[in-house]
Amino acid sequence: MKIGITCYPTYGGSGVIATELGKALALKGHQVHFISYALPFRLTHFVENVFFHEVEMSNYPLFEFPLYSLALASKMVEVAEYEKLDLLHVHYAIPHATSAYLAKQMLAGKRDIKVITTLHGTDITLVGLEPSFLPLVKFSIEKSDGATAVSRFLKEKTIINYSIEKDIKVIPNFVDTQLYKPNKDCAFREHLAPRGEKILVHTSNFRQVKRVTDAIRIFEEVLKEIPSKLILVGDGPDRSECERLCRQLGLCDHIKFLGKQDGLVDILNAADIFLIPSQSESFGLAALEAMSCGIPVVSSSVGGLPELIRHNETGFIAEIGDIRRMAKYAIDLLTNGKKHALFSENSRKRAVEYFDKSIVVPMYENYYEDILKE
Ligand code: GMT
Repeated sequence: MKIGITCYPTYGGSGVIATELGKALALKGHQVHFISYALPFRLTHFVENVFFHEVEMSNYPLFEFPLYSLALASKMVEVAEYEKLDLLHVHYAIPHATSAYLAKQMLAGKRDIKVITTLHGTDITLVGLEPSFLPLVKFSIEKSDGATAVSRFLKEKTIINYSIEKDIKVIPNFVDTQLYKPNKDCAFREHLAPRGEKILVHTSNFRQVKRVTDAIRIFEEVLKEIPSKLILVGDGPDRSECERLCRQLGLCDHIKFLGKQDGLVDILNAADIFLIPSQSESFGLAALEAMSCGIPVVSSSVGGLPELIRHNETGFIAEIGDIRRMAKYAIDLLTNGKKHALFSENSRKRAVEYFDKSIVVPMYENYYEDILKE
């Protein structure tokens, strides 16, 4: 198949899934054309059958706001026509699904291109609900030839919030379990916790929905009982607030802000527990990557997290904002070696059995084939 993929090229789960999917499809012999305003950050090496098309933006004094959606639609038309694409797979509804709809209309009569939209999270649960976007998101999903959501939760939210009657297929996030795998000899651990302290890790884009300050407050409770360190990976709007909170709580010696990092596997392998206390999380790719490395997860009970994390089996789940309970769960795991080892094994097993890329990528491939047959 010849597939066009559009995603946000910056740090974030939807871009990771889109890029890893594209690379996996290319390795299976499909031709994959990424169309975006910058090279997706996970597209670091040459991969046969993978091409990148940059959406160029021109500035004109009259345009107070950049017209990216329109420039993207034009680029989609150009690539579809000259590269003879069979389908456009867009990740994150806004504005990608709308640009793809426009491109499809512009190609009518010349090329029958199918559009598949994958819904990832805040495109449905947050931004899409704003009155200025809601009718457009509904329209663009309904006009897509196929739509997928990364969890049952997100599918249901889409149907309810946007009164959508169209069938939405659930295809979960995936991970390369050969890459994200346990490595107990991780040298990094000594560097992060030189006195043998326990290590808690949180990775995110530090947006409000991630509730990173909850991770800090959970850690504060854990530290009262167990010598430990908190490693915060990533960057975003809430980082300054988090650093301020660390200073206020006197925790600066125990918390490390690593900022954006590429070597996540090593960092995860240094960890004993992964924290994800989000306000909203349609799937929780970061938690899956931790589980794949055999790290038990303590999370909030929101969105698709309970579809991924098995309470009292691979980790623990508590109500949003219930810092005490999450801390209690973390302490329980950190003080009970047998339980920790069992949860670690269960986490790895669940990632390998249900969410490995060899299982999930064919789900997309089969879905493409079904849509192309319609
Ligand atoms: O929706 C977002 O906040 C952005 C998106 C991203 O690009 O990081 O994250 C979502 O998509 C991921 C990949 O499908 C999911 O694993 C995340 O749970 C989801 N984030 C939220 O729902 C907050």
